Amino acid sequence: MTTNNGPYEAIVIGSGVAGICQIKHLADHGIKIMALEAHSDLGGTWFKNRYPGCRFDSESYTYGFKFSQELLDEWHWKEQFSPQPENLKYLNFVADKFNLRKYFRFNSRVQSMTWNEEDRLWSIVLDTGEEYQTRFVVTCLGPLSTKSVPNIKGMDDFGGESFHTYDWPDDSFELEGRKVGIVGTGATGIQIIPQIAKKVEQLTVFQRHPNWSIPLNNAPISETEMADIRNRFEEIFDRCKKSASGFVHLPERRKFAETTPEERRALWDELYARPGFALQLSNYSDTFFDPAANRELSDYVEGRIRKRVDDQEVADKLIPSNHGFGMRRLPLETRYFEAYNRDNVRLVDLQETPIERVTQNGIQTAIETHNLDLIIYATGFEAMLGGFNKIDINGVDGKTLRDKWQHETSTYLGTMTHGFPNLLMVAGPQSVSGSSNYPRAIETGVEWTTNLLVHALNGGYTRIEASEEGENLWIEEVTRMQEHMPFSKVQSWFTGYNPNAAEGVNQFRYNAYWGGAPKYAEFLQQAADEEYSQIGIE
Ligand code: NA7
Repeated sequence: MTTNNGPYEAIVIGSGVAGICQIKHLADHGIKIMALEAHSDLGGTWFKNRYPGCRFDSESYTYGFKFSQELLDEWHWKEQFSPQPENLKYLNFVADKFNLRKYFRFNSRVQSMTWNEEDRLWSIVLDTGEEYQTRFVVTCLGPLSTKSVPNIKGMDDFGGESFHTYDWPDDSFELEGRKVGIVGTGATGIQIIPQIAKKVEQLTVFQRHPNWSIPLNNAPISETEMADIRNRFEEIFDRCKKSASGFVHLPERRKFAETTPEERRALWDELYARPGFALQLSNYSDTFFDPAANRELSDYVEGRIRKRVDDQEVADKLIPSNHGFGMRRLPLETRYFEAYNRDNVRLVDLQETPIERVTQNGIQTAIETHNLDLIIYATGFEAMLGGFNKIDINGVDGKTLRDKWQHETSTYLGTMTHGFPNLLMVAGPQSVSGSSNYPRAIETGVEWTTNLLVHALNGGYTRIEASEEGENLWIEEVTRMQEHMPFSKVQSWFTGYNPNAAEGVNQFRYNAYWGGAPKYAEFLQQAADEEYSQIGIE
């Protein structure tokens, strides 16, 4: 017997970029599907992150889905790096165009999932107690969807307003005349600070470690330019497909060691003026592997920062000393450094004067109290694993995924994990979603997952499970690739660091595949060509 609660052939969890893409692909195959979303509407990251300055730092035209020519023809990206409201509009446009809304149930937070071996079904229970049955589950939980909130003494005593950037109230939130403190200077803080500095009465930035950052160099896209982009979509996506990072930026062919300082300076001047990640992705590749070369590039970027900041003591604090350029996720900025030239902006270096507590009136550091009426926590995310850790996922013999991954993350191709049959992950840990242009990686993952599900359903199979051997081989590959990366020992979410993890949690992990998007796609293709030999299909 089937009811509105199932059994479904597949349930997708999440309605962000990945969830929408996955639902569309499964719907195209006529599979009996449904999607559960914790929030009140679709969009995932682009529904939740509403803070000022929130936008892509992927080129917009490489961010959209490529699965529909009509969609590519109809949508006009208005800026090279599109802002959040427009991105949310795009995702709604996609959902409406393909009539996908009917599959989504909003305000439906999954609390637990339990594998039933006898019926070969997953039972999904929401926090409301409602229960659904499904043969397959596809998680599209988002790699950066679980807030990392500090645990500072006195946080609850604060008399003003405070929130994490993920919970920014809405687009009309008033900032004028306020005394604002912001904690955190990662990609999010760096987007917000210059935007709100212009509006607030006073802005105090609490920085624990600075990050390297370079200009986004955003610009509008006119009708004529968009028409040209549409004509070049094939070439653009082809370029992304061939590049390790999934972006349009092609690497410089020459080696750092083969060039003169003048030649390097000329290239870097050109790349610094280009949009997006050019200085990172179109540089000499050995700049990131050879410490002396990396030092020279870091010195170059330091020089750029110093020229943009009036007070050199402030500039000293804004220049990272614990990692070289490109060794952490590189935030892209728009007049970030100039914000510190304003009279109403002050930088507090938490390495010199750590936060002691939050009081009713503000933040107290080792030497003074900063009076504030709003505190913004731009303190990052429990990257890659947060979405999974929030759900009780009970697999074969009642073993939980949380326990399985307690010390080490382990998957087969970043798509499945042994002991949890019929559970597929899109943009999961150990895929390339954390290490490359996100939607490009998603489309690769969604196509593979869809083909596997269609194969299982058409063949009348009811149980698929990654083998232990397949998983071990993949962990070896993931480990080898991460250890080969120049940043493998630097603490960042790329290497498993969560800035506010509970004590005892492993802060170093293999959470992403760093062998590049083309190589990852080859692994997926090979698995399909070998008829999924590392997956038990019954
Ligand atoms: P990030 O890049 O993880 O940055 C978080 C920032 O918050 C970083 O500067 C942290 O300093 C700081 N932080 C975190 N916890 C604390 C506490 N307790 N005290 C002081 N400072 C703290 O997150 P973002 O949201 O900026 O960016 C995440 C991704 O979203 C980004 O990579 C994009 O892909 C989109 P720390 O470095 O830990 O000293």
